Amino acid sequence: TTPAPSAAERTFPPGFVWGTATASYQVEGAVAEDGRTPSIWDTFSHTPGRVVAGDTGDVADDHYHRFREDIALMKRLGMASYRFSVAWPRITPQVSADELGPVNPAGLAFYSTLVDELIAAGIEPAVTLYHWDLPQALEDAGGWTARTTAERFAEYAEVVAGALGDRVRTFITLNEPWCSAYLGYASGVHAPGRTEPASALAAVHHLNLAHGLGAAAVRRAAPGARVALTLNLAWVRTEGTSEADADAVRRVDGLQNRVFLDPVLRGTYPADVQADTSSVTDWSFVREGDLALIHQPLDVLGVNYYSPTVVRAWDGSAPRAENDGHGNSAHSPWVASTDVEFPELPGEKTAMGWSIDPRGMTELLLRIHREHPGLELLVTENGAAYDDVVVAGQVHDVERTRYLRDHLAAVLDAVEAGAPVTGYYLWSFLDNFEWGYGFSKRFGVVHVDYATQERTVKDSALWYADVVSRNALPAADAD
Ligand code: GBH
Repeated sequence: TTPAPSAAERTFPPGFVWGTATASYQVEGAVAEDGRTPSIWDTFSHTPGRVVAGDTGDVADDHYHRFREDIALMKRLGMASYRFSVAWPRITPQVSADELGPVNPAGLAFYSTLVDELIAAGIEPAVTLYHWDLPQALEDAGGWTARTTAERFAEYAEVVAGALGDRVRTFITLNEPWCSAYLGYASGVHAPGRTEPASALAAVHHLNLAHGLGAAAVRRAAPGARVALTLNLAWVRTEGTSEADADAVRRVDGLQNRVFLDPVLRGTYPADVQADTSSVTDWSFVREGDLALIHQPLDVLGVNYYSPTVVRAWDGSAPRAENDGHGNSAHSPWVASTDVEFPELPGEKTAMGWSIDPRGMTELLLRIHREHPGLELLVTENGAAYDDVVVAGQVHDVERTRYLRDHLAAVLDAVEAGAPVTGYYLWSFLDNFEWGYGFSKRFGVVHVDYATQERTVKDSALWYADVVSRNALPAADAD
């Protein structure tokens, strides 16, 4: 039964899609089962010194074996949708630079069953095709610096969309190519751990190309499906007042937002970004015709938002403030931007050390809407890590609930100001393998005891379930 609406609650648009999100390498485990071959994250996590405490995704949440009970839990919480990703090395384990290789039926069967179980539970699946677990064989052939990786990705996308497209409405080609390119190839805090600025920009282009070729492949294989791309975008701002501070905003905005948005939505690369990075690369990896391939119709833009991006000009007089939230790499993800720094902000932070700024989410959604009117927006990730503890079978994660409440209010602010946001996926359903931080950071609304695989519903999940059931922020939270 639906609770009676109270006068003061703030309602979301009818049909607003509520869900949670995960990614294959972060939750599945079973890395050597049913024909799966290694991904770059298997290699990276098994390399000493790369991941906190030497954690790996070998077992993770054992979701590969426990997906039925996980879906039952989602159903109990009233979730309408679940965003998961498909592990490429399960689908075409023998892929090489030159050919996709045979499709692994056992790999496809896992996701097909997952989709069936979700639908049987009344939960709509939303599929991410690439959430960072590149087959290691492709990295050995150059990874995202190689054009062939984009070509093979499109073939893989066609296989998955062909197999699941009769039951899946939304295919997201890539998750956060910013992270794949800059954290994987420039700062090196993510797999494959390379620190080559020129390679990072080649990766940016080949990821954009992978999206474009993949989008076309999904349309061919699943004509009725919606094609989406998920980006981690930022409303970049400065507290400085100098021209140099304004220029720092422009540069970071270029590398973070426009170098992905412009080719996909306008069919161009930002000239200022190309000029800013000319000391690093001549961009000759962009071939005649590539921009037309990248500029495919997009049905939905997925937006992941966690924390504010505040910059200022760096004049070299004091040590540069990095604060990129991703470890202490000596190499910056911000290629060719040695005159930019990221000042530490006052105020509360999450366990990641990330500042909290719900207004940044409102401004970001409104800006995308202003610059790309008519484009449907979906929040594909938002959430926070805290040091949760289970006490007598409960987790009182009050800070996470507050974070979620404030960010959902921020989404509503954007909706009420006209941004066409049609859904929200909380990151994450379960505590999971948090990349370079391993299991030391917990983002779930469901706690996982990694020794026993026991799941414990956190208070934030119960609060979220209530929001979902009302399609509204409750009166007490709506201020
Ligand atoms: C996402 O990445 C991923 O898609 C997901 O797999 C992951 O588990 C989740 O988020 C949580 O990390 O220095 O304060 O400005 C998020 C990537 C988050 C990249 C915030 C840059 C800057 C933080 N990013 N970040 S700050």
